[in-house]
Amino acid sequence: MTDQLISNFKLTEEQCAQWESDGYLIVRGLFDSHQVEQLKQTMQNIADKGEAVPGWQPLIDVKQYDTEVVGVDQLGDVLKRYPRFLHPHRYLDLPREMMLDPRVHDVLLQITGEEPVACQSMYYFKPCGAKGQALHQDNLYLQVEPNTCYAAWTAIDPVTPENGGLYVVPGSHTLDTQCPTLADETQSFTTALVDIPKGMKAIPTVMQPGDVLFFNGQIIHGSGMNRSKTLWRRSFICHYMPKTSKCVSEFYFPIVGFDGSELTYEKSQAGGPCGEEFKDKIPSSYSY
Ligand SMILES: O=C(O)CCC(=O)C(=O)O
Repeated sequence: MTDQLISNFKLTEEQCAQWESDGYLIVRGLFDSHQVEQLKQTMQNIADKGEAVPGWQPLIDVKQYDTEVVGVDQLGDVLKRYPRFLHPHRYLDLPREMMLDPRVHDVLLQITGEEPVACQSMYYFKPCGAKGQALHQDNLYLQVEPNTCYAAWTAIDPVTPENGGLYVVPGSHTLDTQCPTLADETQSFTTALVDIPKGMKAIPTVMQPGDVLFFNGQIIHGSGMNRSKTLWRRSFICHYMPKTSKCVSEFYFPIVGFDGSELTYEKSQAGGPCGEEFKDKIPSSYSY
């Protein structure tokens, strides 16, 4: 273990117990406001410029979108202007630093009992009016075996149900991966919808910038539309898996250790980007 991996970030017994019973845990203020603000500015500068960079590409003519008064009806939803940024840790220092933050390592180690390794990062802009992501389980996409994947979802803006905050279904981490049905395309930019099992319910998360929601890859979770007229809901999302797992979808290669090393795993048979998008709406030139 290198110095980088030692933060001595300790969870309380109550936090560990909540993880065990619910399958998720919010660690308040894990990232400080300076780091969060820096990430927000870095990503916003890229997106506002509107030019494709590795990992991010607008799905519409940005000049037209930004200069003409056009609405959702003319150019489609705002996520075409501000789609999610995939794998920013591969191209930018700060997302990589945050993905491999020793405190994140220590939380994952304590809650999973396993040495974690990083699979991916994503940055969601979720501007006002943006669609959400229907209820789903992440391991449908990552296909980590044995065991499952784990997410660390960092709030960049204040998060409420109104601006499209995440909902989680406590206790659903005990379920196998469920067979999804088709989501409502008017509400969700991704296709899969997992029904809430009988006796369980989805509860909203309320978070402040820098708070990190950790959740098990079997947890049913998702978000609604951003209905706020003024507040974006940006988030930085990373996925991890136990170092001892054998395979994962190749979309996530290379897997990265917390010491920065690139690790080799077998390919799972299926899987892909976390949340398959309604593809017929994505131009064929678009590549992740
Ligand atoms: O942030 C969201 O709205 C959804 C993110 C999510 O569900 C995921 O990363 O798996």
